[in-house]
Amino acid sequence: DHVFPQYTRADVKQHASLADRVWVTYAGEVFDITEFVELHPGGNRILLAAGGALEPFWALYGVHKSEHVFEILQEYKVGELVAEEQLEDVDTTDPYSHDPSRHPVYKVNSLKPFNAEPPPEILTDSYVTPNDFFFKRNHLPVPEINPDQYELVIETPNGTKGGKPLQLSLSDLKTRFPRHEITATLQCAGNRRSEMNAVKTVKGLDWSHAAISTARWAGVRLRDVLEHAGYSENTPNANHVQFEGLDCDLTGTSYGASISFEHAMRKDNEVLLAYEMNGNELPRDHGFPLRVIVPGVVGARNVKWLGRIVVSAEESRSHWQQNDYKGFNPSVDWDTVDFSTSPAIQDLPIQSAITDPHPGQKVTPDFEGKLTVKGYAWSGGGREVVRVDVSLDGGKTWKVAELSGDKQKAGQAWAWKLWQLSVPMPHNCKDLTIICKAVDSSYNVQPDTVAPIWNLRGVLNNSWHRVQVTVDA
Ligand code: HEM
Ligand code: MTE
Ligand code: MO
Repeated sequence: DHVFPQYTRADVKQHASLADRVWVTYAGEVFDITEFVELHPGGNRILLAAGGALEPFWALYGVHKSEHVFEILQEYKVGELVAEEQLEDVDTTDPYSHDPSRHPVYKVNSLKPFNAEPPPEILTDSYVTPNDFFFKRNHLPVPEINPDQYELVIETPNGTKGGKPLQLSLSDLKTRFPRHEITATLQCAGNRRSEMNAVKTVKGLDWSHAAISTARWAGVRLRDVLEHAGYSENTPNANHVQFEGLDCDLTGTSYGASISFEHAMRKDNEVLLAYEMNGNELPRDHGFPLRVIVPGVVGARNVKWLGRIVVSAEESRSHWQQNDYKGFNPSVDWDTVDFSTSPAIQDLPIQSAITDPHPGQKVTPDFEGKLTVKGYAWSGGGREVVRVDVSLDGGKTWKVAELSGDKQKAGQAWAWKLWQLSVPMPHNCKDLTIICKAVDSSYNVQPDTVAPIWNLRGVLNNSWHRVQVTVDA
């Protein structure tokens, strides 16, 4: 066996940058990962561990607890910690130990942080998704917030001239501003990423088609709060509204995003600071005690555990606003991508998917020889879904599905339509491909295949949804 040199933690600390080479420790062993830094799928933040222990970072990003990652690490082993320092405490406390418990029905795409979607057929069992089955998308541990001590901080227009930021408690919000309620669908930009992954590997969680859900949200209008803080259409340099979450990483950086000031101020956009979800206080996973709901806009801007609002000339500097949640040309790869060249995703495009039957399911016609197909359809920007087409013959012929859902005002159709269709089962077929596609009130349609809209981050997949089943006649 190879005998490795012995190092102290102080030795390792000498190697804390690319210039001094990057060393890290894990479970008593020492690694020189300099060559791996630019290969790291999680990007540059790997340098945060430079000169120290990996344990606390890997406790935060549970994606590393895999055989594959340990194999990579072993390639870079250069030494061992001296015996007495091997036993020295490194912080291995699990930052997720205070996360709430969740229903076992979920398909879990990542446990730490928790990212999960319900079985798709649950989505079409009720117009409004029960809180326990609503998709959950967290980038970090769920913060523990005492509602009695909670304060929302809002920087005021004269903040830079010595004015104090405004602070509002939960009861201030509930009593000083009119309550407003909306029904809105929330969709993650990564919904249906797995179909993009099947074309060519993308970076990101492998979401199937249930990273979308609908709830009745109640709270106060963001514009009312901004006006109370002293903002108006005439406030100079008020171009963007930034939201900061109270969830943060090991450097104290919190989740953040922004929308345009104009979008926030327009009454018809109904941007909410929500404290209720489906008649209950917000569940911890969904932002307790307060979150932003920007109806019609990508999930990522709907900041949970809202701690601070900043009105600014520029967009949020957050990683998730600047270097993620953007679309690109299919030929752009990780060597050529320049995130500054694409706008941050806001309004989402027209979308639909089949929730029942499942891919690979064995289907049996009913007593009339018919098959029932169900799904959801939704569009961003308040555009209403006006039609859903379904084909059982690869797109040669189409039938129109029956739509159901709340009646919504023109331009404020924030929630999805559920749809359903009963069709005679085609004769003599063993395999069947069911396809759906939707049309919104601007006559936007879905692209037929995923390859031409493929992008390296696997976002914005709204191609025709295809489900292959086998027929049990
Ligand atoms: C993702 C390896 C250190 C943060 C990954 C993945 C691998 C990897 C293989 C992809 C996992 C997958 O998708 O299945 C390593 C190795 C490390 C290291 C070998 C040390 C030598 C770190 C550190 C941090 C970090 C120190 C944080 C400070 C992340 C994040 C992702 C990731 C956030 C997810 C990226 C995404 O999906 O967008 N890492 N990692 N990693 N890593 Fe690391
Ligand atoms: N807000 C905070 N503070 N932290 C987060 O990780 N995730 C965002 C958004 N708001 C996130 C957040 C993303 S990418 C999505 S899709 C939605 O929350 C998911 O909301 P949900 O978990 O209530 O479904
Ligand atoms: Mo998302």
